[in-house]
Amino acid sequence: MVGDKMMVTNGKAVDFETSSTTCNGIGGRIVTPRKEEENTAVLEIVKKYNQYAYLGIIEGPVPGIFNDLNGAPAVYTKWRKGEPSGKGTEGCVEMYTDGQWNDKACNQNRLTVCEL
Ligand SMILES: [Ca+2]
Repeated sequence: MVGDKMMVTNGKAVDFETSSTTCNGIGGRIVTPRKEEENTAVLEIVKKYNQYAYLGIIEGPVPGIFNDLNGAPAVYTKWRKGEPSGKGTEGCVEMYTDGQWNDKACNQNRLTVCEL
């Protein structure tokens, strides 16, 4: 728990769409860190399972500009140096095991982490 946000995982690594469907199915969405404290909470899960996780941040119509799942500009980001690098070819975002972010193709298998 971070504030009034609960973060949960089923321990499964799947593509972005499957992860999104899973989270929607329990009334939540893919976890979207909106401040450092929330990013740290996701990182704890990522480290526990030792798997990168997709975040609820996706590239908008303008390459290199990333939005939350409501289509609003991301209010918080933690890009690794040199990221985002995909320029339209990496539409999703993964969290590394150090908590930093990388834009990545959406068809990789990444840990499902939802927020409720
Ligand atoms: Ca990248």
